[in-house]
Amino acid sequence: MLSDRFYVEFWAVLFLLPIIGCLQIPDQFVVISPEQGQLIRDAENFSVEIMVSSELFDPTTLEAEINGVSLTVSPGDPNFVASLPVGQTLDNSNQLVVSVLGWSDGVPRIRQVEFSMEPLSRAVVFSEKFVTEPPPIETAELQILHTLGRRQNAILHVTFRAGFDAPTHIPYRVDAQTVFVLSDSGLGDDEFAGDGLYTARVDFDFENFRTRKSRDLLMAALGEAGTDELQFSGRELVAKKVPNIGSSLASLASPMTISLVPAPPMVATVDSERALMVRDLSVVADPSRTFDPCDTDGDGATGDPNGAWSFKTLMGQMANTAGTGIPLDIFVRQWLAGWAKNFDPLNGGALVVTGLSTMMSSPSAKRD
Ligand SMILES: [Ca+2]
Repeated sequence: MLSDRFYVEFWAVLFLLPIIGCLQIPDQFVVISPEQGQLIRDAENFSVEIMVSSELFDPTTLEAEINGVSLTVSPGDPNFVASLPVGQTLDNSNQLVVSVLGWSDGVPRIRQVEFSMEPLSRAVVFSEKFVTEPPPIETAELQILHTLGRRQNAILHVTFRAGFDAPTHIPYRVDAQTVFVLSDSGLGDDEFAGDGLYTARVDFDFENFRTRKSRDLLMAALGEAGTDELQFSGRELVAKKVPNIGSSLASLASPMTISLVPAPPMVATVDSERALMVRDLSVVADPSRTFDPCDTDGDGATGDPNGAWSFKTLMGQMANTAGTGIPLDIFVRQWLAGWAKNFDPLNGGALVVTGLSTMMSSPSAKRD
């Protein structure tokens, strides 16, 4: 029936939205670093990283220049690296041009990246104390300026709790090249000096945020629908009720302001004196050991689905089919079923996860 077909297609679109959002067609010629719009703080450690397929392009023709000055390009591990000549510096605004010839047609492919350079001023001082005792934030809002890139595309507005003696500039380092500075100087993005409202121009991966938010909306909608309002006929899904999340999804298509705090108080579940937390992307996103189909770290590599730390491998080790006799798919379904019940092992409260039973009973869940 037409109505049934509509419902099936509607739900199919909902399921595919987050997936489509994270699917990326591999580009065989990419400037990995710097990114479009990136703010560089340290010229001495600056270099260009280029990924180019030697199957499609002649790597001996790879050329790069910044502001008309040629760079020295050399093979790296695993990508090509281009460095500034000795004595050459970056300007406040820079244009990088990289080109390479295709094997098949000899036609040059060109990538252009515009980025900026702004060394930290002497007025900016890092405080080791803030690492162990972060400044007490009262409010924080993220104003998205544009969604075309993920560098320098948002302004962070922060206020601190009364009594905190905050310096005019509060820098925080994201990585070797990326430092953001919360400022109450009245300069740049900060409108008024000394009003207690700090601002910082920051990077924000809006596409990643949109994908995750769409996924959350979908999961919430599935929970609202309830298992008794969805029926399957063979591989065909028949929905009696369709939650209206279209407007919420549409709102994710344009820039917005995101409130980050106040957040509910968190109960410490990890003893920092007895725990080791590893966050470096070279470890947690190691492409030879992990698998990330959405490439959330944006390095162009999705990793190995059979990697030693991948979800598939770890679940297989826990299932231990050879020893337990429990097939992997049955083990995973039983594990998920545990989350569909009232279950909160940390706080002894009631954590109700709905919608999982619907997902697990779907034909695609049985298949995958
Ligand atoms: Ca201010």
